[in-house]
Amino acid sequence: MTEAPAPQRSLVLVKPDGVARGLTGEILRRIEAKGYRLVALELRVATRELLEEHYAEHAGKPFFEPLVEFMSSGPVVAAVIEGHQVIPGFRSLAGATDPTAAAPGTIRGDLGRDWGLRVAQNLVHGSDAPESAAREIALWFPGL
Ligand code: RTP
Ligand code: MG
Repeated sequence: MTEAPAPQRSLVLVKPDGVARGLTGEILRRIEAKGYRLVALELRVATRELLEEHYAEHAGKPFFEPLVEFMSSGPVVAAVIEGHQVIPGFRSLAGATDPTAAAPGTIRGDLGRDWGLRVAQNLVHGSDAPESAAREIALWFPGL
């Protein structure tokens, strides 16, 4: 299949809950089955410093500290994915932030739940706009 030039890119993270539960393959499968292309992929434990930058928009919010702790609690899988309209497209695949509210058929709706913890563990992150995608890709994959 061909595609228009200069397709969009998005940064996706399989969060520590997704990796620990063995859902990385299922999540990547859904991305590829949708027709998006993987252009970078890495398993790593993110530093606090990286996560504070990544989630800078949430600094000062009550869930910021638990979020950084959760996100640094184990390995994440970071990926850059590509395709026309991939940023909103992956957000649709992921579903609503709250896994209880996320629609069935979505990653969070099918595979996530509320565990009653201090911060929502919702399996995946996806960039929410072209500007944040560019910022996040430069942060996680400098030189890409
Ligand atoms: P993300 O940035 O991780 O892709 O998720 P999102 O856009 O759907 O949600 P966002 O508002 O950016 O929040 C970032 C992450 O913080 C955690 N969170 N927990 N009240 C809560 O318990 C709460 N609020 C936010 C979630 O892990 C959320 O994905
Ligand atoms: Mg967000």
